[in-house]
Amino acid sequence: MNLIDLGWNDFFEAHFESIDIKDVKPARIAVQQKDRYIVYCEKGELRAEISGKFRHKALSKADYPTVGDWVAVTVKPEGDGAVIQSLLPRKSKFSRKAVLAGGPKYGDGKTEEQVLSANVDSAFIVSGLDGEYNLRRLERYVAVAYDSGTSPVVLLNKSDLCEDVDSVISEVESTVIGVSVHSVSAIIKDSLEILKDYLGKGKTVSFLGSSGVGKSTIINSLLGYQRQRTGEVRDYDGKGRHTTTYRELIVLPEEGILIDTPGMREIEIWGDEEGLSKAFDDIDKLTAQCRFNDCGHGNEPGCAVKEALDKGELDADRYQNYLKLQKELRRLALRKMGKEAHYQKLQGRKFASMVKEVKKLKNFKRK
Ligand SMILES: Nc1nc2c(ncn2[C@@H]2O[C@H](COP(=O)(O)OP(=O)(O)OP(=O)(O)O)[C@@H](O)[C@H]2O)c(=O)[nH]1
Ligand SMILES: [Mg+2]
Ligand SMILES: [Zn+2]
Repeated sequence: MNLIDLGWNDFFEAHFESIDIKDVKPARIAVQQKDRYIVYCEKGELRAEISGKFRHKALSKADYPTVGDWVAVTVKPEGDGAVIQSLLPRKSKFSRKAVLAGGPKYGDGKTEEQVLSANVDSAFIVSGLDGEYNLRRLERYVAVAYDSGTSPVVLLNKSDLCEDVDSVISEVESTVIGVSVHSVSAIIKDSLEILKDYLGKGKTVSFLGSSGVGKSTIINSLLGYQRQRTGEVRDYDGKGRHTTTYRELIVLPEEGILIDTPGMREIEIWGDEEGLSKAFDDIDKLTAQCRFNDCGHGNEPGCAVKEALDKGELDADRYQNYLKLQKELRRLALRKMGKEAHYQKLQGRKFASMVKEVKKLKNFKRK
């Protein structure tokens, strides 16, 4: 395998050069299942595991490699496996809020960042045109994609099952303002030609969207053979019936790299308000026009947001969704701070008990 075809570039090269470990080679994570990995490198496909030193240094879940990451590995002498020694910096990362089992170590927050994929250039947000598309969910995905540093592209799949594609496209386009929207059908190969615009040499695209929308079917169609398992759609519940069960990086024979992912109905946002501003640029601009800098868009005079809502220029559901996402992000920010405070408290407690011990000792001496 050629590293350039796998997405290797100057950015990674520069960081790789500075690694001070003997005989390391660059490799890209294709599959991660708990602590077992499959990596692609110049030698081809190898099974890999994390080195003890790596594990020792890792502070949180997010420090471990995930699909799409570039790592430095040493190849075992037998040549059939590799050991991951170091993780190269990420150009982009797609994270979600993961809720952990809890326990004192995690404080009261119980939330942690889970990096789902890394170094992705574009995110294909797939929805089904067979009645399965939800504008609010699309807005959420777009915000998450912006936050992760990738460009979102909306794919409305199963156009063969839809009578009025154009009206759906215009509705979606007026919702995810500024994002490209394409209607495709996984079973009509020509309709997928447009996707090649995003799949240049070394470019990585990740597929996102609910179970059953046809992510794996599109991937098979692009590959030209049935590599990924696809499944009948029974319902769109998204619970317990994912056909694809793990994330996987796939290299196209021509150009480009794809990441297939299991369906996700809801994605819990992880990030800051920057992605939100980008996804809701229209609301951001309105806010800037409000008379007061700290306008709460309630009953303040000269509120541009309220005026746009009253005139119907800003969709009320869109605005509500924006507020909902903003609230989630603010709650998340508080949790992140809370976790920080928890660690400090733990350290503080340690210090207090040390002082106590010293005092005890002094008293003991005096006696
Ligand atoms: N008619 C039609 N059926 C499609 C199209 N794309 C996918 N399907 C069907 O939709 C079903 C689900 O497709 P999958 O590719 O398994 O869906 P997925 O998004 O990968 O689902 P998960 O892996 O569970 O996340 C399969 O039965 C496909 O044959 C399409 O463009 N048109
Ligand atoms: Mg699938
Ligand atoms: Zn206002």
